Amino acid sequence: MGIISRGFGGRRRESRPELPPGQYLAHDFPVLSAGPTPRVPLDRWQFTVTTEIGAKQSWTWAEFQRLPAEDVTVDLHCVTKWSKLDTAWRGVSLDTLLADVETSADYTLVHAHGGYTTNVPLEDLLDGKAWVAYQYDGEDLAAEHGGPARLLVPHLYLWKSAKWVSGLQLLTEDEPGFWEEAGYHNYGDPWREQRYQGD
Ligand SMILES: Nc1nc2c(c(=O)[nH]1)N[C@H]1C(S)=C(S)[C@@H](COP(=O)(O)O)O[C@H]1N2
Ligand SMILES: [Mo]
Repeated sequence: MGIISRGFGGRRRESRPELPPGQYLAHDFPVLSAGPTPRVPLDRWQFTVTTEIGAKQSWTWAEFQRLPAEDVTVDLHCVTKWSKLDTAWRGVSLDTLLADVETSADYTLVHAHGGYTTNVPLEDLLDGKAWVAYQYDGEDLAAEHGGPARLLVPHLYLWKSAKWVSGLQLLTEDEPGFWEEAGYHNYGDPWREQRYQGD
C-alpha cells in the first residue's frame, strides 16, 4: 500500500484501514475522566490483586518498579470515536502480576483510585494483552492520563483501561463496572463496534 487516498468531500477526518469501524484519527491525546484527577502519592501507592476467596497480593510502588517491565506500542480506541495509533508505553504485564496468583476465576473487576471500576474477562488480561503502565512516550505517566499507573488493555475500548488503577478483583461471576452499569457494552470490542449494550 503506497498510495494515500484522501477521498472527496465529507468530513475532514482521516479514516484508515487500521482504524476500527466508526473511528477517526486523533492527533492529540484527549483526556476523558468521569471525575476529578486523584493525586496518589507514590509512598502510599499500592496495586492489589484479590482472588475470589479473598486472598490478597499487593505491591508497593518500590516493589512494582522492580518487576520486569515491557515496552509496548499499541493503538488506542475510545468509544467517543477517536483513535490514536502507535502509542508507546512502558509497564508490567498482567501475566507478570498474576503469575503467582492462584485462581479459577474467569472474570475480573478492575478498581481505580477515585472509585472507577470496569470489568474485563480474565483471559483478556493474559497472554500479553494487558499491562499496568507507568510511562507514556518515555516519560512518567501524567496524572490526567492515569499516572502514576493505569491499566492498558488496548484491544478493548479505552474505557476498560482504568486510569489510577489500584487493583484487580478476581470473580467467578461477571460484575459490570462504572460505564457498563451506565449502558455501555459489557465487553467493548472496537472491531465489532461494541459500544453500547445490545451492539
Ligand atoms: N479511573 C478512571 N479511568 C478511566 C476513566 C475514568 O473516568 N476514570 N475514563 C475511561 C475512558 S472513557 C477513556 S476514553 C480513557 C481515557 O484515557 P485518557 O484520558 O488517557 O485519554 O480512560 C478510561 N479510564
Ligand atoms: Mo472513553
